[in-house]
Amino acid sequence: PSAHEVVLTAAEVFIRQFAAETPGAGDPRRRLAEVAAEVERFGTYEHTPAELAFGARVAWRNAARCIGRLYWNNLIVRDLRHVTHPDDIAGECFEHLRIATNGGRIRPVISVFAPDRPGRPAATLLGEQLVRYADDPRSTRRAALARDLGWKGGETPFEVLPLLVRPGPGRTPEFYEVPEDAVLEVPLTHPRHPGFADLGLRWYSVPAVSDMSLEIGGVTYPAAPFNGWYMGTEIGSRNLADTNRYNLLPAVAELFGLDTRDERTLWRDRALVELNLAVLHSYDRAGVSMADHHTESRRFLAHVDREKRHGRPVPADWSWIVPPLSGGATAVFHRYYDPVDPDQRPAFVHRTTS
Ligand code: HEM
Ligand code: NRG
Repeated sequence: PSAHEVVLTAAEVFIRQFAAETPGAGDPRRRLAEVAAEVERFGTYEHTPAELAFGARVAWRNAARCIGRLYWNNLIVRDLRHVTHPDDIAGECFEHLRIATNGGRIRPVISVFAPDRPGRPAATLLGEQLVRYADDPRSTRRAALARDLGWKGGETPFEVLPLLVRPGPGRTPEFYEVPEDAVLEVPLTHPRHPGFADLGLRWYSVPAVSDMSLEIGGVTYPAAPFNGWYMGTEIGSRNLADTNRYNLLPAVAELFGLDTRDERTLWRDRALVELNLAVLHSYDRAGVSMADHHTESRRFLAHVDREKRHGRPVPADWSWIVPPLSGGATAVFHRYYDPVDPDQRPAFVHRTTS
């Protein structure tokens, strides 16, 4: 099939789904004819604002690795398709962070920038998230690139990397320092151990994923950063604990006087619990939204039940849904889920160019 045919087929499936799930949308025939004419002429078509919002929300609903999908229909969708200049994209990403942060009461938000068009690929954001730290081993490449571009920084722990915007394939990225008022950070303390604060740890409030494209009905939006709130284990069991990340279990074990010579003291497990307690405690104290893995697990099963009542399957990837702490003590562990179809759309898909 030709490129036009591929787009048109995907568009038809999406327009029909939109009509079927939107009360009062009526018969999609007129819209389908309009879209077909547009695709014939331009090789692509423009979503209506309602189609865009629906597509983004359903992409979240379809995210098989996401445990947080109960609120998929409440996603705030910022329609920024007219924004194409790197300076403006950066400015709107910072505004995204402010809107999402909301003084600590985190709101799920997506900002959708201009889509790819035939022969005219759009600008992209380089790096995994809008906010990342320069000394996080996951960000080595972005930190090196930022320095190559002239960024001076990354000397001290937990420095926020500049945002990198690439105007198009093969173009030199621009870098933008993230304004302080756009990032709310939480210093980590422990509910009982006063010495914990001296580890000097902190993390940011809003996980805003920026390395996935949003694909809706044959249209690709490569710059579409989205966020919800954190689940504590993402930070306490992975970011700060993984040996290829901040690798802090030995330091935490030492602080708590655990015997690290013998695996069977379960010092790693005890250190993980103390670290996760500190994360939840600190976000609570700072008034920043954060889910714990037991509550988020129950919410996810409520989501599965509700979707079933609507006659919709909930594709889910067990190995990503089950939290990386006390798996078997959470509600999501004890069952399997509907199979994942990698071709399902709308969807968030990992960009290969980044
Ligand atoms: C993955 C939780 C909101 C889309 C995940 C993961 C968690 C999570 C724990 C696994 C991450 C990992 O292991 O690295 C939550 C919570 C939310 C939320 C608590 C609170 C509202 C959202 C929103 C979207 C979204 C708003 C999109 C609009 C995704 C996607 C993935 C994911 C696409 C897979 C990422 C990948 O493949 O790397 N989520 N999420 N989530 N979430 Fe959510
Ligand atoms: N594990 C990553 C974030 C991945 C997405 N998690 C969310 N997404 N909670 C980390 O930085 O730890 N979200 O949109 O809320």
